[in-house]
Amino acid sequence: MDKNTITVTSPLLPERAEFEQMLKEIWDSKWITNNGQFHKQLEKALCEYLKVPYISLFTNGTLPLLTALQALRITGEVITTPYSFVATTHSIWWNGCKPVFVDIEEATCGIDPDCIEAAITPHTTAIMPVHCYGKPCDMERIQAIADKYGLKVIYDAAHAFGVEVNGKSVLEQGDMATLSFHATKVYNTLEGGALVIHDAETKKRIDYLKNFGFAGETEVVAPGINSKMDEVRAAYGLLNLKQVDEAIEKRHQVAVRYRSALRNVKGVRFFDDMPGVRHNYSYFPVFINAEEYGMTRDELYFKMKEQGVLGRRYFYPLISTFSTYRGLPSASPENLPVATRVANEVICLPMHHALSDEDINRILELIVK
Ligand code: T4K
Repeated sequence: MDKNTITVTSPLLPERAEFEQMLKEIWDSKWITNNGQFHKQLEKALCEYLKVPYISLFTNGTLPLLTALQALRITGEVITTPYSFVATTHSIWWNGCKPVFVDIEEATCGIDPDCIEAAITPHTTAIMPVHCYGKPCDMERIQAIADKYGLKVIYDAAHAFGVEVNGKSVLEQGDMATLSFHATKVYNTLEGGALVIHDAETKKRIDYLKNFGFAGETEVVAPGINSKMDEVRAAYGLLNLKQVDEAIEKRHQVAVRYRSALRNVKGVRFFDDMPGVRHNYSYFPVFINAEEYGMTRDELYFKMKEQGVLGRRYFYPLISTFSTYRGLPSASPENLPVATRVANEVICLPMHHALSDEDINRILELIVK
């Protein structure tokens, strides 16, 4: 890739010398996976940082979704959003359940609580909302509906590392919440992920499930899988945790620059901070109204690309349009008018801790006319 290319994100990397020191410790100990010392340390450190009682580390952000559905014995239909990364819906499918898509709210790009009740049938057992771009869903209303109908709620919080509402982590909400620590996320462990759990018994069960179902040397209590995080990634994660606040603040400053330059550009919509919310600025989506802006989203996207500015159209196309899902009745565009429109308007601008003022100027010059 040309060195002048600006990518949508860039991974937060630990200091190499510090990482090499930890690698030496791993080599010396010869303990490289299966609940090693760094794995234990990272679970504890993340519980403190994220203000949650229990965390189980995983190899990526997809397996915690699969495992949460297994652990809660979800069957039948799961209500979810089509406006997400495809892993959200795939996890439902891989559990032999049927995804039921409902529309999103324009204000957050999260599932619209007004649409949930109409989608509930006798087969519905759970709701899987996504804190899209790290913007908190309407958790109070979602929980009220779940309580009324006796449904479980599993939050795909892949984008919501460190996000809080009125000082409380969004990860505390629902029955479980999942995180992704992929290279492209605010906080990464190379690949990695986690499941946030509210009680010690469930944490124990999740730890069995991610280790083939083993509950001791000779006893298998469930059809588990292997999704344990290894020591190398856990060590890397411990180092990245020390610098994640600084990275989030740098992202915040990028958002401030973008907002002030785009505020008066006709036809370009973006999100402002929500009151009482600690945001993580994981993405900076802009939504292009072609008529007002005088150019379509795709025209702008390709113009940026030609100039080496690689925004991304997250989340276009909608999951509901992919071959596996498009035959479902809930996948019809008529059922998903807001998601369909928003997916055709969005470009996520480059957003990461290492963007320079020059980079930001280059990006903005292409958008502000
Ligand atoms: N739920 C939600 C809501 C999610 O968004 C995701 C993942 C998941 C669940 C599942 O979590 P994981 O199992 O992935 O942990 C990326 C990521 O692969 C994916 O993790 C993420 N969501 C999704 C939204 O985006 P791509 O295909 O767009 O990534 P890629 O490889 O095109 O990278 C984008 C840019 O990032 C590159 O142009 C440059 C930069 N980059 C990327 C990598 C991998 C680097 O600079 N270094 C790197 O190592 O999917």
